[in-house]
Amino acid sequence: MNKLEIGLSMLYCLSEPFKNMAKHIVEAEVKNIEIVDDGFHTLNKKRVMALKETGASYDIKFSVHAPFADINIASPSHHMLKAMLKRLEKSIKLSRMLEAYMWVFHPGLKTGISMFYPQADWKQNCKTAHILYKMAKDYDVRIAVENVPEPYPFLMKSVDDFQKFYKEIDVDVGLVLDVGHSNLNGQTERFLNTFQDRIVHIHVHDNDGTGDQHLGIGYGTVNWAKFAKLLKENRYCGMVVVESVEHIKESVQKLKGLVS
Ligand SMILES: [Mn+2]
Repeated sequence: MNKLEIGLSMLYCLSEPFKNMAKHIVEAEVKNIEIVDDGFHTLNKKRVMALKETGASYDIKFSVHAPFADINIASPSHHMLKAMLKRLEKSIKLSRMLEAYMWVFHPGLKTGISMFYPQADWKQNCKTAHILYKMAKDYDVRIAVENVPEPYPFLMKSVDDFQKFYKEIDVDVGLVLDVGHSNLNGQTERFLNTFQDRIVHIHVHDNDGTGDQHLGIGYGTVNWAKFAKLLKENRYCGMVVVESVEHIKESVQKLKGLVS
């Protein structure tokens, strides 16, 4: 992608059936749609074919958010990891079929036994990220890992976590900057300035600084003017996807105003 483009995540209608979601895609005032491959919107071959047809008719491009419910890429259980990797591979494969330009995934989490095995979850997190990278390369899908919110026991939330990650991993796993999430630890500016070359995809939504509320743009404490200024200064080229769950149309319009 050689310019900034605006997209919309279908997260806001995840409680609606897949068919409804497919209708919302057409009504959206953007040409880039992020599909959440989870819950009611879980992808399969038939659904991908239907989406592709809509995409071709309305000139819409897709990105895919990997399944994240009950997924932990840092799991200490080999049985569970095997099952999760199978699920994630299916998602990557279907993303390929959909010709999605990006597959977004979450980093791993600590578990109830992490304290007995210091560093093991971090090692597994990096190892699985590497496996996912290789998997995606085979399917010719680009992947990127997202900064996730406090106070959950995720392994990658801060700039320091991502610096450590990129020191250990030597393959091209991009960074998805989630601005709502970085608002919770006050690191939006640091993320944008530290990872100018790594950030390939951006999620935007708002919150009041106390929790991951996914509010409409301008309904929380995110400094949007500053965010837009930093994007311009850094000459960001890539997608900025609205991931609010309310005030959808208004948020898309506000974002268009901010970055145009
Ligand atoms: Mn996000």
